[in-house]
Amino acid sequence: MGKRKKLIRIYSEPAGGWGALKATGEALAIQGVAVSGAKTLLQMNQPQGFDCPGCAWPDPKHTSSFEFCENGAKAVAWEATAKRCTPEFFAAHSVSELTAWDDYDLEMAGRLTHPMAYDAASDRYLPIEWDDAFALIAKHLNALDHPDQADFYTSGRASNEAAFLYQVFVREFGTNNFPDCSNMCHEATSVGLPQSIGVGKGTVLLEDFEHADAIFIFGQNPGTNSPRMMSDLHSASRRGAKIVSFNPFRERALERFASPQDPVEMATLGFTPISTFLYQVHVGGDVAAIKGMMKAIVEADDAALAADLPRVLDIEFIEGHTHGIDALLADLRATTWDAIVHQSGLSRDDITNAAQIYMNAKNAILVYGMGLTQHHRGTENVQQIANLALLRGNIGREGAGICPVRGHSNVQGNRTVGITEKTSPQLIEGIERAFGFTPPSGHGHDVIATIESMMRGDAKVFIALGGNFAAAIPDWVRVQAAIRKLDLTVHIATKLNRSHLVHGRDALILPCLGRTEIDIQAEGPQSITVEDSMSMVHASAGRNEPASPYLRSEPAIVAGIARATLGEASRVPWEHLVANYDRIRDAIETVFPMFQAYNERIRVPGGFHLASTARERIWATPTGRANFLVFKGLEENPYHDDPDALWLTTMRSHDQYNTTLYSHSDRYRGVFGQRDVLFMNPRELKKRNLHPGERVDIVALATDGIERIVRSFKVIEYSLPDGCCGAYYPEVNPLVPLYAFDPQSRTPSYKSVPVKVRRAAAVGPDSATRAVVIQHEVDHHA
Ligand SMILES: Nc1nc2c(c(=O)[nH]1)N[C@H]1C(S)=C(S)[C@@H](COP(=O)(O)OP(=O)(O)OC[C@H]3O[C@@H](n4cnc5c(=O)[nH]c(N)nc54)[C@H](O)[C@@H]3O)O[C@H]1N2
Ligand SMILES: Nc1nc2c(c(=O)[nH]1)N[C@H]1C(S)=C(S)[C@@H](COP(=O)(O)OP(=O)(O)OC[C@H]3O[C@@H](n4cnc5c(=O)[nH]c(N)nc54)[C@H](O)[C@@H]3O)O[C@H]1N2
Ligand SMILES: [Mo]
Repeated sequence: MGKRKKLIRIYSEPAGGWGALKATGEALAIQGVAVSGAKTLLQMNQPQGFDCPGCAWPDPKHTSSFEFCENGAKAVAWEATAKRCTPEFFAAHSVSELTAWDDYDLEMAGRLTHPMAYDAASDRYLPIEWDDAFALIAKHLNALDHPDQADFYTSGRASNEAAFLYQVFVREFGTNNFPDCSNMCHEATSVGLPQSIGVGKGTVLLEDFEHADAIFIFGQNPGTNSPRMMSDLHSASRRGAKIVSFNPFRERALERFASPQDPVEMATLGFTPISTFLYQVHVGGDVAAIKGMMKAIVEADDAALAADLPRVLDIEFIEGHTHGIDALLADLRATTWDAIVHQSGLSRDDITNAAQIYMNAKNAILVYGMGLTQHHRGTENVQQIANLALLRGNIGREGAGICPVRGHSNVQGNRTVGITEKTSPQLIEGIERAFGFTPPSGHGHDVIATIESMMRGDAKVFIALGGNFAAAIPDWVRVQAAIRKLDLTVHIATKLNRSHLVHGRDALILPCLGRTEIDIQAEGPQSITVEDSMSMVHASAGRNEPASPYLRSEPAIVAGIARATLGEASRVPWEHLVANYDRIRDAIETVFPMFQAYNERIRVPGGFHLASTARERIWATPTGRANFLVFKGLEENPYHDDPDALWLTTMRSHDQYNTTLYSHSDRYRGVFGQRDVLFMNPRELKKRNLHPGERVDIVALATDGIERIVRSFKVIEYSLPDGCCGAYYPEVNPLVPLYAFDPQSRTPSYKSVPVKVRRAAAVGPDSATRAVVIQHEVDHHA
């Protein structure tokens, strides 16, 4: 574990550059994969290689030479690690002991090598045979009063093949309970965009970035979370496209970037400026900023009309393709600049300037991430992006469109192949057509409903295809107590994590192959397929020897569980499908006709694009048109009246992949060796008579009477708008009340938590102590 050197300093270098190369080398060295790791990296995103297990940003045609990406390299190094988490490891450490470990140290134990089952007598995980593990799952599932007492979680790394088999199994078993990571991520996109434009995905392709005159980035941190996007932004900036960012943080990569592939920048320590303007919008102030931009556009259009100049609004598009402009215009005219400025934290000049750049651009792309979706009104936030695009017809033509940047590398594909708690008639008919059974209709549980069912004591079994549910969810101190009351928890995983320790009476850890590894089934080596953020579907095949001979592929594990649970009566030929994944793809094609010629098309380098109606200006909405949807008012959040309140946003450091920590540092924000920090601006510190480096307790301003506190966070002086603060996920998730979610998409409000800070009560500085204290405190008040 070792002692970490803690340091706070201003990071003055550009993002990327030599710092990124150095960090990549260090990541490979930490995981002991220096030589084979480098070889592994060369296969990443190659036509015959594997898809990067990191983010969902596409690769140019998927055929280019090796694209350098620091965080992609880390994702690979963490999977291709030389470290192993063996039965000996579990014999040496009880579950109670491991529970006190830091999340970083848990994953540093290495790749899981054997199926393991929890033994209460010794408080340890002990090895179990695969068939016995499947039988144990079957016993629990078949003993339920109703299939809805089980919940089946998916994290977005699973392949299309694994995710498809999983949903078919769960539906044949009899439930639509599919909580998935998307429920905590881009659900606001999946719910919001269909109402606006008839599809729940983005409308741009990578090529569009070469033709955009302006790119707007709302609440997304590409230098850390989709670093391959930096090469597109880098070239856009160089050819003179304007880039405008809205972010409470001055994220370094949004300011300036040195491309490790640019020999001149590397040799001269030069860089390329990225954002022409970076507006530090108030946490939760985006809707005000976007409405302000739209108001400025309407004012400019009024002026143009009066002066008999060309219109600013794309009237032809609006008349030919949209619905609802009058209501939008009326709302914008009724919204005052004072209110917009107050709520957004930006000046009228700044907003008008951003609007001017947008109006000057023939083609504009609107990019957004979690800074927009993870809010109480996330769905409506997303719809304002659509409104802004529609005003100037910036959709369905080259160089223009909406670009939600997805999270996990295959989260979008998981949805496409049927991981959804909302069952459509098409899905039901498709499954009937392919397998001859009728799946349950109606809606199952999403993440919030799953948690509610656990808290009520209705849920009995929780099965997870990847992920780290118990750490990624809101309010985890409270929810973990409910998870511990389940009859069975099952985790299909590559690495040990918190969720494996927060377990039911019976518990299994089932180790699976990762994307970098060779997958051999009865009929030979297999490849899987994934869909990226721009709806490109392509094949991926690992080349590394599996981390252990006992691993099974995710499709094989799902098939094993399915056969044991459903027996010979199942209508699905599980073993036959798994023997050759081409058959799984044929079945996907039968259920979802948009995958026509699936197996042929993935054999073409680069794969294929899943058609998007909005991109063709076909509007699959109830009105048959693209809809302008009005956001009433400007308030992101209902409780905004406490003068002492701060709005806490929670985000990722540069050295983490969701709950997986690569280190305790966050290079671009100048934080080293620590994560228990709270970013605040100098004025807010002064107001509270706090000095940088002092420790505070953060208290959630909740309305349910439960006290939520995390203790002893170090305050750091940072450039942020007044009234805001920021901290890392998942450490502060206990502050996010379960009830705080967007009522439409039910995405948790991770990016706007009202809190107060107070000088810390004296507790030890290490995070393990702090977690225990929170648990105690919350339990005490619950
Ligand atoms: N290396 C790496 N890559 C990843 C991930 C990872 O953890 N590590 N996670 C993957 C996943 S699942 C996802 S969903 C994506 C996440 O990628 P992002 O969407 O970039 O996620 P975050 O870091 O949570 O937050 C994004 C930005 O929102 C800003 N922000 C916070 N609150 C607000 C607000 O109210 N308004 C605005 N405008 N901005 C705000 C933050 O300052 C931050 O810069 O990345 C994926 N890729
Ligand atoms: N406060 C706050 N909370 C958040 C967020 C936030 O911004 N703020 N973001 C939310 C978002 S956007 C998301 S997507 C969720 C993420 O939630 P999850 O997707 O549940 O979490 P991850 O941390 O990505 O899961 C990591 C684990 O996945 C397993 N794993 C890795 N690779 C594989 C594989 O190939 N197969 C299998 N079976 N398992 C594998 C490993 O065991 C690893 O420990 O968190 C959400 N929670
Ligand atoms: Mo995500």
